[in-house]
Amino acid sequence: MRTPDLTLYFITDSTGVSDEKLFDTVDKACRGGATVVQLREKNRSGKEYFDLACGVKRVTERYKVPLIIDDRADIALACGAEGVHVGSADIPVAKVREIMGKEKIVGATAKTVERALEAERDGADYLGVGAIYPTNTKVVTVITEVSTLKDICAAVKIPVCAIGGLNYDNCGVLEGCGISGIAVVSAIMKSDDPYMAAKMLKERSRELI
Ligand code: TZP
Ligand code: MG
Repeated sequence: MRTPDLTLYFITDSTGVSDEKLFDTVDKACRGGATVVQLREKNRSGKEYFDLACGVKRVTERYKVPLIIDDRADIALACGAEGVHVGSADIPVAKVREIMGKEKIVGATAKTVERALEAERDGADYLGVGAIYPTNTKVVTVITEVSTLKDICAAVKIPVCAIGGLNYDNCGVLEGCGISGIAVVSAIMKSDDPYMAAKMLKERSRELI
C-alpha cells in the first residue's frame, strides 16, 4: 500500500485529552469515515509516543484505516503503523523513505511548488499543504495561499490534501484546486460528536475533490 485515500485525513491532538478519550475519538472518526488517521504528538517521551501509537493502532486496525505517525519513523515502525509524515524540520523525505522501505506510506508537508516537487522526487506518497486558514492547533506554520495550493496540485502527480483551520463551513474555497482530500484536527477533535463531524466532513470533502 503506497497511495492513501486522503478524502478525510484526521490528525489527533491529545493536548488535555485522556488516552481513553483519544482512542474513543479515533474510533468515532473512523466510524464516521476518516480515511487516514495521523497520530501527532509533540511533547511525549519515546515510550509515551510508542504506547499511545500502539493503542491508536488497535483502533484504526478495526476499521482498516491506515495510521500515520507524525515526525517519527522509529515509532511508526515499532507500532506497525502504515506510514510516517514529515515536515521541513524533520528527517528528510529521502532518508525517511530509506528507513521505511518501499511499502510504507511517506507523507510530507509542502508550502511551495519547489518543496512539493522535491518531496515527490525524494519518494513522498502524498503531500499536506497549508495552513489554508489560521489555526489554534499547536503548530508552527504560515498561511499558504489557495493559489499556491492549486499550483502544487498541478505540479505533482502524488495526491495532495489541504490542511489548516478547515471545517465544514469554510472548505468551499478548495473547490477546483485539484486536492484529493482535507486534513483536520480540531474540526473532529473538538467536536461534541466526532462521528457526525467526520461523516459530514467526508461528504463535504467528496464534493471538493
Ligand atoms: N499543519 C498545518 S496547519 C496544522 C498542521 C498540523 C494544524 C491544523 O489543525 P486544525 O485544528 O485543523 O486547524
Ligand atoms: Mg513534523
